[in-house]
Amino acid sequence: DPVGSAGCPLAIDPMVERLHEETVLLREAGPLARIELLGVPAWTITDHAQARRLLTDTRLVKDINEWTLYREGVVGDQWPLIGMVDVDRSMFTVDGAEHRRLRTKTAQAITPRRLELLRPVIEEITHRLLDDVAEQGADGGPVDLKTHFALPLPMSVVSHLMGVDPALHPRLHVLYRAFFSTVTPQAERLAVIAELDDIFTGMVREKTADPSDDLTSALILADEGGEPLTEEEVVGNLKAMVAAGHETTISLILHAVRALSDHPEQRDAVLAGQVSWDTVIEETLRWQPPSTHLLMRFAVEDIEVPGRDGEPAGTIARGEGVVMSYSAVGRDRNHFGEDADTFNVRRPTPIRHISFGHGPHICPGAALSRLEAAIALPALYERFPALRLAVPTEEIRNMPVLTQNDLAALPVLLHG
Ligand code: HEM
Ligand code: PLO
Repeated sequence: DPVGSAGCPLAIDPMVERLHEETVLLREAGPLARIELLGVPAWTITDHAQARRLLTDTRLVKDINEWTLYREGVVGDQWPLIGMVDVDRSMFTVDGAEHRRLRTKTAQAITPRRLELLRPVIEEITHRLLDDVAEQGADGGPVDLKTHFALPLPMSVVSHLMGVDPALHPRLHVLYRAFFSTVTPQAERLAVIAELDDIFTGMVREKTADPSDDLTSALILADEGGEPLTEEEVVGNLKAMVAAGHETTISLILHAVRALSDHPEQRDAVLAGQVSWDTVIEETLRWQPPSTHLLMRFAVEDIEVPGRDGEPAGTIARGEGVVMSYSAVGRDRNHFGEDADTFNVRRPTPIRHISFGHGPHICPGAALSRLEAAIALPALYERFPALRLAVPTEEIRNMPVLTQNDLAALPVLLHG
């Protein structure tokens, strides 16, 4: 029995071979389960209700110095996931009043209203990429929708927003692929992290000398009540925005196409206008959350977590690390009903998922990624109504990325 309740932790598979078989084991282990992340012990939260509660609990913080295993040097530069937790100071790593100081300017720049200005930009990028997709598939052969559509779209959009030079995209894709993969040799990963740091620090210095009208420049110039952001804070926010702004939206777009391809009756209902694209997007986010395991929060006090029967499920001790397993939370039967494991755009209850998180750290890019998907998906099917997978769905694999729901490729045939 690999599962957590008897004190034997469930080792999360770094190769991500059977993501949702693992999800079932995690859910069976209870709302609070012991896991192992490449040799490092942690807790995970697998219930919707407990995740919501703990995401607003001030006894859980983002400051890595509160993690006993880190302070004692057990976790360090040799851990493959170190780049997910030991990162620059930014909105991703602080809490409370400082968190508001680091986050407000960014959040205000990407509210649904402000995003209307980006809509024509997203449409233009979408149509340009679809021309390329058409060209790639002109011979009737398979086209990888990841390489030619789902990957470049969000990278171009977040780059436009932040002012990242498009000439950097090819290199950034190589670097992020190595950054997220669990199989990257650690020396190479540390070199990748250093190169990303050089790229974004260089960019912030150039914009400090010569500001323009992008969000990075706005962060450099922000006053924040007399306390402007430091260079490290601007670089930290920029890195968070670029990484989060593309890696997650790729997977939303790809999983939506795959889910519709695997459920042709639902796809037909969507294409006939009986079910909205917004519903497809929300059901995809619930069923295949782009962020599967969100690292990490740390307990500054002992926290008792109730079980499903009302009895305590266990206690997170002060100094221990906590992961939010959104992949499990999205399939909570108590919250989504008995068919939580099924993709169903006609489910009777509203899809109130928390795949963007909840509480103060809730994703500031939620409206942007929803807008990107709401433009990209209908445009894709309008152009290629007969689109279908070019390989049996069982052959579609996840990348070895422990924290993300990252498909390796999505080969499709454009004309059926
Ligand atoms: C945080 C999901 C797109 C920027 C988060 C979190 C989740 C999430 C789960 C953390 C919640 C937690 O603390 O437990 C997603 C998903 C996306 C997406 C599923 C797409 C489908 C984006 C985009 C951007 C973005 C497009 C930027 C343009 C960020 C940032 C944070 C964040 C900066 C850190 C916020 C903080 O800690 O205060 N996102 N995200 N995300 N996301 Fe997203
Ligand atoms: C990526 C490396 C950066 O240097 C720091 C950083 C900040 C935000 C993180 C991002 C990293 C990884 C992807 C994350 C993002 C916030 C949301 C996104 C976790 C660690 C998700 C949900 O996948």
